Amino acid sequence: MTLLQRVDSPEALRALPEEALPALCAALREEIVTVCGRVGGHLGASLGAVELVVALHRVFHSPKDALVFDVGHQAYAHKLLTGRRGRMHTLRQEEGVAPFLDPAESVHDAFGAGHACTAVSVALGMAEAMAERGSLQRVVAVVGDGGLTGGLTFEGLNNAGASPHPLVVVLNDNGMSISSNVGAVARLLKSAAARDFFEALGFTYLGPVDGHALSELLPTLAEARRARRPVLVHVRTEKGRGFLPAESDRATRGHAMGPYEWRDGKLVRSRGGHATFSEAFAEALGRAMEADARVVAVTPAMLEGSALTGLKARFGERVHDVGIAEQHAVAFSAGLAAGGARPVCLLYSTFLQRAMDQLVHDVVLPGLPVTLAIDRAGLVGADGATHQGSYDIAWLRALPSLRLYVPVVGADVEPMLATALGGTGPAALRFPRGTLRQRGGCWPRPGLARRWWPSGRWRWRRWRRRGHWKAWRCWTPGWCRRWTRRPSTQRATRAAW
Ligand SMILES: Cc1ncc(C[n+]2csc(CCOP(=O)(O)OP(=O)(O)O)c2C)c(N)n1
Repeated sequence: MTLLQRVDSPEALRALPEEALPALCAALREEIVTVCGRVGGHLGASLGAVELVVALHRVFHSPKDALVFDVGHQAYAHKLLTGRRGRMHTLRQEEGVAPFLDPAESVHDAFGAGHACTAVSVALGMAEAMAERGSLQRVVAVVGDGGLTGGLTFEGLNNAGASPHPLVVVLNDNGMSISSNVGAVARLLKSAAARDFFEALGFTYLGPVDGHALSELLPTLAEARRARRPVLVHVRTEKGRGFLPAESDRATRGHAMGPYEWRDGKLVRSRGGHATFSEAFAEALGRAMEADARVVAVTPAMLEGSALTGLKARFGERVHDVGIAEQHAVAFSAGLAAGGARPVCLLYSTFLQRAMDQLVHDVVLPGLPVTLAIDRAGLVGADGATHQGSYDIAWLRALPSLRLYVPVVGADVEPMLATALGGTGPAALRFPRGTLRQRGGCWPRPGLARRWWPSGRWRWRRWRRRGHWKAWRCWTPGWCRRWTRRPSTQRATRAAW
């Protein structure tokens, strides 16, 4: 029986002698690398948090004590230690182990998440509820330094620092968000002023401790558990720790990797990389930035996902990474537009939910020329329920004067962006996560047009007139919209539905 087979619960972990913990950490790392190699996943964050997770389960008694992980992408070791090891190969698949944490999956998942910056608020709420019940159990929020770039975390810290509850906030500081972390707080965390900062907010500050040294982690967390007031434990970790390809990935330290395999001594993604809508959009945006110096890009911590790293290298300060701060990203874009710039704010559909009010209040109401690039619109697959881009059409269509463009093929992107930037008010392009079709247009086979017949069946027909392919898509019998296949500004305008 392997060590991991024996240690399949927090009780079994606490029963181990302390000398066995380094071997346990090594086995957890190996398992995480193997699982991610097979099915892909959030590798870097989980590798960096192995010792931290082991120490948390050693000192706190889950599920009585609640461990609330921000996002939940760093918690694969937690999954492995709480009875899910045998099913980890089903991670991120239908009916499989959840991509993040899910209380329906395990009593040890105190709260589900997927979007960043919720942990401190949720944990404080739980601590309040426990105090009202007279419970002496502890609540721990585990939040990354990236999570400190989001306003919601600070709203929670503001509330918690003035509360009497013995909330433990563990700051897992690896210097990284998905890319390198940004902003003044990230700078502050590198300095000795971090202590003053958190103490001024009302926390007892413990640390900084080496997050890979159990000899430092265990006594510090035990001290935090004994405290009778809010405590912040500052833990320094290395993202991707223990797996060379992740450690040497300077851009993201192996944040999230698709399945991979060794080929000729090199680690490679096992699936071929076709061009994506994100890349097509970034390419079109690059040309727009070249042509018009007023065009700038804004991203809330998604340089990599939005394919903006090339533009960042080319245009430097004209590409703004503002941290995990969607509300700020949209309000900041409104300010840029008010100041005469032509901002393009790139967000994932699911994360744009955070900035609904800024869009209504700061962009649409004053009618500012902000263009949103809404990536991962529609169903996104493996990241699960929290990441589906299901609602944007419903709520964006309710906003007066916002022009909504939906590119269907890669060739649509550039004219649509040009039309959006050429307008005088707010606009949004929404596009899916999918890769671009390699040949032909939006129809399954080039040269085929489709028509919905009132009988309810899709029929495929060739339809050619005046040298253009044309298609009619009937939403209800008697009401049709005509599309031509030629990418043109005219088409871009017509497709804005
Ligand atoms: C609201 C929101 N925006 C963006 C993301 C995408 N995202 C997932 S993890 C992550 C980085 C988190 O950084 P940090 O909290 O420091 O954790 P680390 O990965 O460094 O361990 C980001 C930006 C998200 N999950 N939620």
